[in-house]
Amino acid sequence: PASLPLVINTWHFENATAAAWSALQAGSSPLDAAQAGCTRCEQEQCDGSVGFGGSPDERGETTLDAMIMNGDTMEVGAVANLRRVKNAVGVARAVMDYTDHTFLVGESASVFAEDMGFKSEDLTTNRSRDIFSQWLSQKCQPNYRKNVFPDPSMSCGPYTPKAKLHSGPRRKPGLIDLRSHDTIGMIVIGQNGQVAAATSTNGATNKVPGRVGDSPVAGAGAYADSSAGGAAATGSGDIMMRFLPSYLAVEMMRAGASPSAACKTAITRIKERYPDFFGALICANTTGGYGAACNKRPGFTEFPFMVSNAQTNGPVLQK
Ligand code: SD4
Repeated sequence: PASLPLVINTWHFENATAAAWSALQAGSSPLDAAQAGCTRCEQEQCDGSVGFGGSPDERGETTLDAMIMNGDTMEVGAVANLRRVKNAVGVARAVMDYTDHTFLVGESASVFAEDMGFKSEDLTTNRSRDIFSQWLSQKCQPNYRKNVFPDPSMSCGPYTPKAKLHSGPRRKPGLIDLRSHDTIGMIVIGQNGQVAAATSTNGATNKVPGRVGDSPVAGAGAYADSSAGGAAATGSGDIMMRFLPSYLAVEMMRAGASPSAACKTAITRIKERYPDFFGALICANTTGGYGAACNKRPGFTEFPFMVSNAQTNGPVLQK
């Protein structure tokens, strides 16, 4: 049942929910609470898919994508392909608070972060080194590129390889085995219906360097508008970002849809074109109603997410 305030986030990232909830209890704004929740996941390396030491790209480097949005002012701060800095959502917040810009990327985003006083450190860990060397040892060409895959029947890394353009039917692109790749997306609704949203992820394993997913893109990875609601996504960002599902869901809620129906409409819109995509969306409205929808994930029939509101007074797992 709806009640305010509300924290809702993707997956079973309970400590992130708890961090955002206790920030709210201590009087933080929804925006600060959303940042606190995502920061917690970055520190804990939630599922290996948030923060440092996960999803090495095809050169072995971990880079981070994050965004934060204030639904009162419609301000957004975002970073993508962030190198060397662990607190990606903190850097996104610094973009919002200390620049007139919305989105900084790559090496320049890292230099900005370092100038702002964020610690510069190696994001590589033994785990990311292992993932990378395992992938290298399969002796495949980078399978994210059109035309260069040497043998369409060869499968390496967690991606379905793309067939060579001229050697038979093209396979469905971008299907990522996301069994262990789980972005945090969080929506926080304040006591008076103020909406904030944030995301943080290390993206997709073995990605082509420079690849940016949906998570840092406003309207794709998350969206917040205090006159309608908030939404946040997880899943195959390469596909999902083509549909701006978070924006669509918020607009559905503005038009009167329930959060569950809004989530479902946005997921269905993608499914109509990519029946096998993996992805999920969480939605919340300004009165504290919430819901979620997902498309299939091998081995999973439901999409877990966390909720904390005035009634639960702490994190509760929902499916
Ligand atoms: C991305 N959407 O970079 C992210 C990955 C993810 O669950 O959410 N995995 O495409």
